[in-house]
Amino acid sequence: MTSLRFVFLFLLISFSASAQKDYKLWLQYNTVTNPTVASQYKSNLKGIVVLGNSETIRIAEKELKTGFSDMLGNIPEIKSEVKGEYNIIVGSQSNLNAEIKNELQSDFDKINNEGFIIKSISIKNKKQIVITGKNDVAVLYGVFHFLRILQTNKSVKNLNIADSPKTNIRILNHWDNLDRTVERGYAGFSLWNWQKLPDFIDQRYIDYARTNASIGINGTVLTNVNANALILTPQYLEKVEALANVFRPYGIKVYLTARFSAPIEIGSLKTADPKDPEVMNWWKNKSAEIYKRIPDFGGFLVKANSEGQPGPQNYGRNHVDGANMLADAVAPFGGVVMWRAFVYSEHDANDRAKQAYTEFQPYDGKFKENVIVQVKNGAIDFQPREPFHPLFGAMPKTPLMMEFQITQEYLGFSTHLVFLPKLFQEVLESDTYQKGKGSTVAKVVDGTLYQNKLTGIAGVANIGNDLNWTGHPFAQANWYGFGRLAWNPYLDSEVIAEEWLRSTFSNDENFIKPVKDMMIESREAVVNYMTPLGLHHIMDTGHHYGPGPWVSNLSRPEWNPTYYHKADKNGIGFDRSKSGTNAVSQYAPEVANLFDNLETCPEKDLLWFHHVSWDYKLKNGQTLWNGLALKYQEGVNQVREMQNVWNKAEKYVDSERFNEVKMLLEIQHKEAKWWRDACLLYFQQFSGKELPERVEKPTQTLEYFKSLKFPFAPGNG
Ligand code: GCW
Repeated sequence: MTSLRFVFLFLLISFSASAQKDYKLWLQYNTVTNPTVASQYKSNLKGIVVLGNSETIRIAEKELKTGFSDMLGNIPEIKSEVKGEYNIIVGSQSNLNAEIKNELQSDFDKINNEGFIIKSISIKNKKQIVITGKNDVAVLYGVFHFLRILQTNKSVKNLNIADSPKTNIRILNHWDNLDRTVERGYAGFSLWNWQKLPDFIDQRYIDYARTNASIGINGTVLTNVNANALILTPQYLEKVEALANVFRPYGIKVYLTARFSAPIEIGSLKTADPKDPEVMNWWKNKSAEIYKRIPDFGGFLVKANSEGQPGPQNYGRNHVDGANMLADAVAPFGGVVMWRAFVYSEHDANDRAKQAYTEFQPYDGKFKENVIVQVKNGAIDFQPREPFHPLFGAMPKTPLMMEFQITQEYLGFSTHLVFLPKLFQEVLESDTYQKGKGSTVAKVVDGTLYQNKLTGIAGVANIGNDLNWTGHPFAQANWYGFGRLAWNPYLDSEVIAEEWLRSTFSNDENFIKPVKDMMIESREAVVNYMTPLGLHHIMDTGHHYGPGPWVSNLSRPEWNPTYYHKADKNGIGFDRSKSGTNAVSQYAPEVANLFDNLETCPEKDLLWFHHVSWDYKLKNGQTLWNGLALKYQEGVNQVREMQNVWNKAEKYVDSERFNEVKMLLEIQHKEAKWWRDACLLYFQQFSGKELPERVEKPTQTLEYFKSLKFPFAPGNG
């Protein structure tokens, strides 16, 4: 009996130890096992001096202690003042002594308010490391960066870092509903337990804030853009206030989605017309009420007149009227309005890809100073690959923020391993040519192209209450990578992958190299087995799970996959060239010509811009049909290769996470084959051609694939 109990206890402890690894994300703080590295750390890090006493500084101190004790096995001596050498001095500029302040003056000149300095200095011939910034949150960012140096086993000698975020608003968008379901969420239910708030503070809120701070995220929109006005009632605002209080010391501001019709729904007004004085007043009072509770409230995110959401157009007004009215309401308190440009209409027979530009571009320069227009990375909707949105660079007098989707609505939910920073980087590096060569999307987003003061990057969160936060252990890397790119949109995705792997799993080079390559390749793999050569929006309908290129019966034409691929006997693809819908004309001439011309259009975007025949010759000499089929096969092969790589990683990874990823890769492989077979069988009806030899034969019929139904697929509101 006793021994049984012992075994049980042992199992329980070992279970929770490895489950904790999943939960701890990239803040594992694994013991430094390399003896050379460990001894360098120990000889350079002997004391800690923490200056200041805000809650934020206490958090920074605790983080350092946890990091040191977990990674090095002991906490350096805590000192109340700088004595001896090899101390880490942690505190904001105003708390440093005059000598150190002087020493760092030129570094302080280089950083902005949220930037930090990590520097090895010598004072009175004594070596010290200083972690500082202009305020305590910046110091906290510096502490996390310093711990990342340890986590990735880099040297702590001669440190000389001055780093600032390149964007102001680095924000997660939670599409979380008040009933805790998450629209397009694949990692369980919403973290926000509205029922128990404000009195019950779940430890997860604190861990969420800490994790975001570790990558410099400084804002969170708690609620779905398909908004519910109830969040703006006192009953809920009290709960929001409780969350804001938890997040504040971590430098995270809370934002809410504003349902445009709220004045009617919760304010008993007859209208929500943005030009109606009563409506304007209602929003002013509502804002004042929110700021009374939450003085650093960030502002509103709005989806208006899009996919059935109410908006100014319901009253014959336009997006500018709506955005500016809300902007006036929050302006006295320093708030911002993030107004989404994701609009398209069933009454508009125009190419859907053109509609947001057509509607928003003419508004350039018309928005109030505290409005920022939030634009999705591509003109349709978060597909595995889209050319960059033509609005980027086309509104020089309007701040535009990027909206990426971290949750994998169209990229295999939380069962497919896809490293999204590769996709994000591709978009950010794209050259808009709007101010000549080198006018990249990143420069629009960080404000350097047009000297915008207000800048930002939003990511639709992939976080839920699953034990591992994101459903797939590797989806954690997408949250991490989003944060890193929001801080610095010029970072290389390989660098991000490597940082994440080292912090999350292991510093063993034999592990890092192949697994990093696998992550980098994973983005192209999903493009290949879902939508190669520029195909898009051919997933099944509603829930968006799995292939559905045959779907053609939805009420709105532009919801049907057949609208997008236009496969027929003559060929396949959407003609957006000058002889087609002329969507290319929304880009700068250099880009427009590149996409317009079949010779120069990148093959990865071919069927996005052109309808070509099944016999069209690809650059590698293959016909389009054969090339397409081979791409689908290549995607499946790539997943198989990912499985091989992962199987070899077993000895570097704890068994729980190893097995989770292994099982998930098996699902991904199965689903990659499903995509390949279903799409090729369907398109074959039009091409009338045999599959090339190297493509595996489908094991099911097209009818079978069409018959699959998933009424309870997750995330479908
Ligand atoms: O991608 C589509 C999603 C909707 C989402 C919408 C949007 C929140 O399928 O679920 O609604 O985009 O971005 O507003």
